[in-house]
Amino acid sequence: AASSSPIMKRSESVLDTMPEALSQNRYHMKKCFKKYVETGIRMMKLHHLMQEMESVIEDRDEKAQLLEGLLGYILCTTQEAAVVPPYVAFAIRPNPGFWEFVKVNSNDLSVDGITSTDYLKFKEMIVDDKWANDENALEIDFGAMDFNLPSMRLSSSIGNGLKFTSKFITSKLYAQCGSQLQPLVDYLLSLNHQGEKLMINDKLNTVSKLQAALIVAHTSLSSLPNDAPYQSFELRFKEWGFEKGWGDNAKRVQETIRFLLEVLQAPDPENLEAFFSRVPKIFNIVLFSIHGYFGQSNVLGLPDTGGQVVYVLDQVVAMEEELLLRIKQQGLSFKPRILVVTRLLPDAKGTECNQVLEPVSNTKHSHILRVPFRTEKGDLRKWVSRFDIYPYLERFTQACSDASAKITETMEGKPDLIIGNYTDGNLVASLMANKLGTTLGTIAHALEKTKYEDSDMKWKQLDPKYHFSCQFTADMISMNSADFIITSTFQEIAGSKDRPGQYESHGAFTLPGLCRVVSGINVFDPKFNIASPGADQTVYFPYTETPKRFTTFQPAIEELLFSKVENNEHIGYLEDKSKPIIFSMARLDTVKNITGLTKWFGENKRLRSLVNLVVVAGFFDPSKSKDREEMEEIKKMHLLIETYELKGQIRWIAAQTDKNRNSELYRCIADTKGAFVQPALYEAFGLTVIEAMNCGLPTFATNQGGPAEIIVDGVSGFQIDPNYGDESSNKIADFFQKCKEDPGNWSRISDGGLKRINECYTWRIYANKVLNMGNIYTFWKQLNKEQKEAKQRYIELFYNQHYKNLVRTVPIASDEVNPPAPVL
Ligand code: UDP
Ligand code: LCN
Repeated sequence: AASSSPIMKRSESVLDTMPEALSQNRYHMKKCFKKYVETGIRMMKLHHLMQEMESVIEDRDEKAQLLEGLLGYILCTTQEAAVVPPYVAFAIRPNPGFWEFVKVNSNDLSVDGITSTDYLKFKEMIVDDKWANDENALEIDFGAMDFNLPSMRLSSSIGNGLKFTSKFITSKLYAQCGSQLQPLVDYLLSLNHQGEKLMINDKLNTVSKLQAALIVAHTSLSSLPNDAPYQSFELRFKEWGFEKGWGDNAKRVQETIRFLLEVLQAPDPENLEAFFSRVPKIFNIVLFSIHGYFGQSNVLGLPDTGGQVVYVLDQVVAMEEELLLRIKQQGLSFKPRILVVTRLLPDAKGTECNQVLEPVSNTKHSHILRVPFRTEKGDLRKWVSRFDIYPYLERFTQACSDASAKITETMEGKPDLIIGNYTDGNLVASLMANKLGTTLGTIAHALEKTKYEDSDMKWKQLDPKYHFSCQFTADMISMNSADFIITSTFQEIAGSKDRPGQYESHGAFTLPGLCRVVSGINVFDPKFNIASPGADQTVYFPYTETPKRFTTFQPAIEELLFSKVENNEHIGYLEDKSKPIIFSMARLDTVKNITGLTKWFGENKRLRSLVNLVVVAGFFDPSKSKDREEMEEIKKMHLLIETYELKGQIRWIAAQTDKNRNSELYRCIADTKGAFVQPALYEAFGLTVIEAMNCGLPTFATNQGGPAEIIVDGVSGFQIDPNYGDESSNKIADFFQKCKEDPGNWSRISDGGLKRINECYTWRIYANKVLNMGNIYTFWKQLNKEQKEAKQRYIELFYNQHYKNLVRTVPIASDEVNPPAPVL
């Protein structure tokens, strides 16, 4: 397929080129468009469009010529087409974040450009003609509030919002030097922690006074040794109007002063960022991660409980470490406080999710605070799926506010930064941040909207099961409330060449009969930032670090992998222990495609002759699963093992919950000179990928989603396409074949993976980035106060008048054994 077009210049729009392209192939195109309107498929995806086109052109050469030409290119960049005879309306996406909409009249092939709103109306006509034509149908336009806000223009800037925001702040400060810098001085004057003033006091309340004092202070420091502690010149500094927070020694203080002097003289983004990375603004952080079983042990594998919990806990450890370092370097002695707020689950199923307060392991000052879901009947005891969680969230926020006395007490102060995780956590975080006026960062490890085809158009059909109307609305509320959005990869925001990003899909969409979102979120908004997670390197370290290895687990792992018994922890066995092992570990969801990998293995004789397969996933008895998808996958696994006669070459191990043991398992697989395979149909980020790479295990990971950015194909691992099983299994087989001939091949990829991790995917890099975001966006929020408040008003209206009505349609759970039918 023509992926990048030499024929169409960047500057040319589809509207300019499509009429010509159609008229060049008029005969075939008339036939083709006739078919498009006759198929009866009203929402056509790319493969439908291609299929029909191929069927009308019989001559192979003609077909190839057409597909390689301009028309082929236009089609390849088409995401979907809505058929409303005689029109076919196309949504075309030439590049990540860039969309164009045209309608083609199938009778005469005339082409007209249409707006995204008109395109949405076409889609609506397919399911709800009356609503589509209602002039008063509700349109949601968050973009309308952003008219004088900066927006980026380049695809390459997407996800790099901090840089852009620093530039924009600089230009604002520079606009009329002098008077425009006063907000910066005011901001510094406002800094304090637990009643103690920081950086400057009222003596330095104007730009000129501050500048003059900084110059004197800077000169005075030149005569001191670099390591002279702040205390040794504190008194002199205080007389000049300075407070603590500039640094812990003369060198650091001098550097910080220098950054600020540069900014005051002529603001530039580099010095601004450097200065703000040192401003003592953030000490207390509250994180919300509400659903699932949020705990520190025995929770993985429980419903809705996967990578998000791992991510949040590791994030806390990393942020506390970074805060401790920063506070020390600022010359301060405050304690940082981080609180993860989650749901208290009285029915804790053997976990610690019924404890109110729990210290976070490997931290000194961080805790998990659990607040129960309250209903009319008191505290809800049982677990609630993330899809059904909406009715409890407002009360939960209220209870958190009541508990906020508790939060404030635990933290010894108000939070300086609030971070939400996933739809539920983000919504509560945005309500809370709004109430307290705190800076808000949001994270959505995986937004649900793109996971289900046409989830917006089909919302009415899906709502009883998934409550997407609530979810998408809640997501928009928090995205728009957020001061910054943390994503793990570029693709999460704006996708890849072929697939729109998770956030991008919220740009414009429609829930026919409910609302037409003409502008939900803009991927060019500078609030978007990429900060990829890491893996806990005290646990996931290379197999070569022998003295550190968790040898105590090795006998159990030996049993787990190689014993011939089948029990409720493992089934299948490995006949030839000398072969390398290909290994995978994931929840047994359809999207994780563990069954796909098993099938590829079953079908590929060459691969089977080279390696054994070990998978850790789910459990073995479908009747014990609560989840329909999981049940199907379990049955499928059994069937595949039987069909391909895999016993002797496969070991299927039930879900594992001990991360220390898991890390040793990755390393033991590395000892066999094996590999990790992540075959998901789509993966938002993929923590297992970086866990394996951290252990030095060569990794093959899906090219659908985040892993495509983590792995540089052939250098730090390999990318595989889950849609082409043969190709993928052969790629794995080729690797092992090559390793047989040249053992250096294995180590090259293992080393490449480790190098990649240490350069880009560590928690230190993450924590540093996120705290810098906290600092810069807090200042930006201040500078941009009026605009922000106006938008917040719109959001409040949307929340109260729209979202709350949707929540009323979600049944409330009951702890009674046979609950009465819900009243809708
Ligand atoms: N995991 C585990 N036991 C299992 C399956 C997964 O401990 O049986 C862990 C895995 O090590 C990783 C997390 O759960 O830390 C899964 O995160 P990932 O991002 O791969 O997927 P998610 O489950 O979040 O979709
Ligand atoms: C959720 C997912 O689906 C994974 O892809 C991520 O790795 C995980 O959260 C942690 O961010």
